[in-house]
Amino acid sequence: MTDNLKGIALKFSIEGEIADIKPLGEGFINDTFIVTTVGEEAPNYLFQRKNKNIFKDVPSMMGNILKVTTHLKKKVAAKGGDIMREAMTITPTKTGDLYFKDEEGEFWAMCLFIKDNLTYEAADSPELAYAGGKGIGKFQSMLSDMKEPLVDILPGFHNIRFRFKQWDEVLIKDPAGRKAELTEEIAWVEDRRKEMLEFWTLVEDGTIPTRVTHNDTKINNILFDKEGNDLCVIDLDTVLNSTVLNDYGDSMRSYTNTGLEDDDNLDRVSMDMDIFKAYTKGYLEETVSFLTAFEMEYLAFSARYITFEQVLRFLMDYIDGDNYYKIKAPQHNLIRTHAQYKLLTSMEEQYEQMKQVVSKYSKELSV
Ligand code: GN1
Ligand code: MG
Repeated sequence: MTDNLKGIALKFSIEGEIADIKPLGEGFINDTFIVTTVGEEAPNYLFQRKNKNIFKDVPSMMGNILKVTTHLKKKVAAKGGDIMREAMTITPTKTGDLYFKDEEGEFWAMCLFIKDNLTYEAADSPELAYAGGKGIGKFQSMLSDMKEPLVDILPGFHNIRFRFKQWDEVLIKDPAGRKAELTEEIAWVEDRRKEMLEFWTLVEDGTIPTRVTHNDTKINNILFDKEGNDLCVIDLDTVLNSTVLNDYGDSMRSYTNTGLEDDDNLDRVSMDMDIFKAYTKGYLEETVSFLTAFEMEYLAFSARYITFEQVLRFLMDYIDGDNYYKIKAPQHNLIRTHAQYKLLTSMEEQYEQMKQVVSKYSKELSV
């Protein structure tokens, strides 16, 4: 633990005395640490330097998180749950701010570390996928009556029209001179442009409603308890007003993959239908009461949509010269592109069955 890190952590209203500060996890965007305190009484804390290149308005981001967690805690309390374990808790600074800005202009934030939980990097069983579906479903359901609007801190985040605009600009500039060797990969994106934009029109014209959503529902953004039930949805940096389809779709991209997001062995990558079924069942059990018919109709498509978007984003970052995602090797974004594309084609092959699964559960659970 450096003195500087400790000095910044001490700006926050921490209970107890700091024992240690260590890096935690491998987020692609922020730098995350765990602050442990002396003794069992005081809690530990999750401490983050927010990536200011990506999050250009950290104060509004933290404001959004406060609105969402306040609403969630009311809901958890109303059903007799544990508000400290089933919803995130922001730890403010000693002066009552939701973040601290250091001398270098870096933004820091802290929240309580929820103990005795399990996290996963992959959905290794249908039971876990079912619990994950319930977790995201409950999260959306609890927020479905939240009227207060959130600040749009990431304009166009899961908006494919915006992503294509960025894409077109990057392709014209070709800043890293990589375009010429990527004819095949670029065609993967272009071949699907029309279909993806057509879907997004339904969100733009309001056919598919906008609600409070999480927007980064990878499996490692949910805590499970020791019995394997969903406990708490974490990493609320991207809470936004968007479509619930993006959350469901991003979970499917993450949970159903039989390989890694950046697998270099494409034989390992495919979409696992049993995981798809289990997550969908858990998710719809919690959401069928408020989702519209249009939302349910497009659930299966949303898995393809978000996986496609991820192909585009990884490839675009590679063409751009790797400015967005942290990379571990020079070709990392290209490897990620190939792995996500393999997953996308596996979803395309199984699309009819995916639609049948969604339709079966939405009918069964609606009665
Ligand atoms: C980023 O930081 P992390 O790993 O939670 C990204 C997501 C991507 C994801 C790909 C703000 O999330 O949108 O889907 O990587 N977050 C942001 O794994 O861009
Ligand atoms: Mg995360």
